[in-house]
Amino acid sequence: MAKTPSPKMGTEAAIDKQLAPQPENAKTQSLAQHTADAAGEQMNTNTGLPINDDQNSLKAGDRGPSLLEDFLFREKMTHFDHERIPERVVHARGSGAHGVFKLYKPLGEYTKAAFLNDTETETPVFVRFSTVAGSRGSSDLARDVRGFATKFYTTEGNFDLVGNNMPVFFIQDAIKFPDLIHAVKPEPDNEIPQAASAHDTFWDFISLMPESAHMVMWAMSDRALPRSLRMMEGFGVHTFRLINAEGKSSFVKFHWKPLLGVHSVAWDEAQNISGKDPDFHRRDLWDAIESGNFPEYELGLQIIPEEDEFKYDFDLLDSTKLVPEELVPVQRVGKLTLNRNPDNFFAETEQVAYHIGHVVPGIDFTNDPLLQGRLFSYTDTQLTRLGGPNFQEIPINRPIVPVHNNQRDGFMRQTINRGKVSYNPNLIGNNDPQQVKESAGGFVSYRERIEARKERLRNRSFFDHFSQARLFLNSQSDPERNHIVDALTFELGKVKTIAIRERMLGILLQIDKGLATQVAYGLRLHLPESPSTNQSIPADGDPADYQSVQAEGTLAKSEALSMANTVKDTIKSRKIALLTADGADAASIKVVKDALVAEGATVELIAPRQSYITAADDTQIIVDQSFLTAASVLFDAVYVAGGTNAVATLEAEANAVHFLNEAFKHCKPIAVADDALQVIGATYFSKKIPSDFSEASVLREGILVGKADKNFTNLLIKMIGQHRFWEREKPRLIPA
Ligand code: HDD
Repeated sequence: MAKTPSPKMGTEAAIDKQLAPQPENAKTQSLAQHTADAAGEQMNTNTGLPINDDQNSLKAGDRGPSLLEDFLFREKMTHFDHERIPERVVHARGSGAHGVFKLYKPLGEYTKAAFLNDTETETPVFVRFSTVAGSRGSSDLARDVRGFATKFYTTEGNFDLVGNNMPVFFIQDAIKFPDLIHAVKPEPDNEIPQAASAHDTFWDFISLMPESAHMVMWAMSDRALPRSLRMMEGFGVHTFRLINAEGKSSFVKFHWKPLLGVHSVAWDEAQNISGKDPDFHRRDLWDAIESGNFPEYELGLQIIPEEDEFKYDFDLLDSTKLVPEELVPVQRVGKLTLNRNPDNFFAETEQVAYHIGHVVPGIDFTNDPLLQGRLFSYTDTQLTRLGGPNFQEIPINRPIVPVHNNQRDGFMRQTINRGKVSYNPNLIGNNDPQQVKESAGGFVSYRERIEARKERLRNRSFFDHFSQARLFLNSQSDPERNHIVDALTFELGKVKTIAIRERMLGILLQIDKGLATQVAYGLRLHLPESPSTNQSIPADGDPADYQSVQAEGTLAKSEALSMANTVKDTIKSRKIALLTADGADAASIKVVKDALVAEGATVELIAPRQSYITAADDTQIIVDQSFLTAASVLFDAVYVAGGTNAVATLEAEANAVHFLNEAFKHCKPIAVADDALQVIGATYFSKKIPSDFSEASVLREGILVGKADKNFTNLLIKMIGQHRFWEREKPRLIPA
């Protein structure tokens, strides 16, 4: 009898992790000074007193009451009682990772920022990804915008790029941000629903604010359901400025382009994942980094000469607009690699504090009214969240350069500042710390000339609310567009107030009549006679001055806006389920698994029972999960292995059949050993198996049946690279 193989588990795996070399850089070294490791150490109190008994509190007799004297108990319990801090008011749910940024080519022509001119040094970074609406413990797979915040620890101080995975935003002026967030968060009377925009208050607000139309198209698209945090784009959203050494300014839009492409999951799948594994994105990020599949994104810049400020049919200061890549191409200037998981979630991911106002010389702001308001909010919010003004001293937030200024004291001050002087100018301390000349790297705000009246107004250039929403919609592939229709019908279907549904139809009508008609059909409502108007109007404002301007827009379509045009030539880090059972054909399992693993994918064997299967040749093969713990929604593709007895077992195993039905429903690649076809016979899609397995057919249908040889695995790899076969959704007859 063959010996049962023993996978590395528990302590053994943990020890391997400790011994794995950690990438070193200036930030990891600075964090190391604050990192504690209890391995081999004795237990003591916060004051250093060795602890003898951590099991029993001090009592009057072995059955008597506990004593107030028990300072050991009190210290432990007091600390525990105060372990929680307020979650972020938005973006509460997040996952972080360390990494490095390496520049491809110096950008001195545009910016003097040191880290954008030095191609030798790797700049340490800490990235935090997030959802927006849900609480800290909510599911990763909510339909939502994703935050993509990057802290660059540069030699000139921290630069924070606090972006999202969508290039535009719901509102144009930061004064509306509290309203937007109050509307999308759970409703205040019953705190329902969690991490969802599908409720009355959100759509009430949106239906009255046509400026949100463009962002709503993005939020209702598959971009709001990323397959992985490693497979989504990032955007700085606002137009920023780059300033070169001569003081010349250019406008810039920041982008992150994932090297694995931009991919999403299906909405039904997202809802399923939320139950099966609410930590799906967090786990995926963690596992990818642990296994050396380091997430990579290229930094992209759209640079716009200052003279072109008024060249476009939208305002560069309007955050509800993007700059189409056809008009200004994205230059890829460097690469971000996430290569280390945090040691401690709270100390790093939870305590990291980003701020759009953390800039370095060479990067500056524009007058985008959303950006300007954000400049206030980020430091302000940390004061409550992190408990006072010294949050910059928390290890994850410290720059890699020493900090010297005259700020002093406050709750939890860590630094012990020497000397009498904490003011400037001073004689006693030689005026130290000294201010820095601009020529030596001192930050000087861009000298923008402003001649204006002080008033609460919005320029007319901000009132074309629909042309880019239409551009986005028209740039989608058919399946992507269908998903937007479905998402709107779902979300508005959850809205109870019919007047809000109707108002939203009156907004959609102004984006695209076809879209409005399709959504109205699903809701069984008539299209409204007149379009919904803007209701975001000051008390003394004339409503006529606030209505949307109807414009065509210069572009009919933008390729970059559709995920159908994304990278589809890699299966690196994709998860493939290999369904099998006792009596399997070991040789074909090996051929398929080896071929996929060689391409950087992960293959998990799933069988009726845990631990291992005994193959037809009596060898034992490790099983990663049973059908009880595994679910199709957690995988990218599925292969059904052959072997007479195994196939008979799978055919009769309801969970295996359900697994396949779901994979089909979510348009995933399905491959089957030629002798395992009877398992497909038990699925509801058995009649949809194509008769021809030519490359063209396989890459159209996403179904492959055959002998596990080189040709088979090559085709399988191409199929998985395609990600999904969305065309399969058309018949809409899919159960599971
Ligand atoms: Fe914000 C957090 C991104 C508009 C106010 N925001 C926050 C985070 C991201 C963004 C990624 C999470 C940072 C982290 O992981 O810790 N926010 C954006 C983008 C916006 C935007 C891309 C539009 C372009 N935000 C925005 C406005 C305001 C805020 C208009 C207020 C005026 N955002 C905040 C905040 C948060 C925040 C309340 C909550 C937690 C935090 O700052 O640190 O200050």
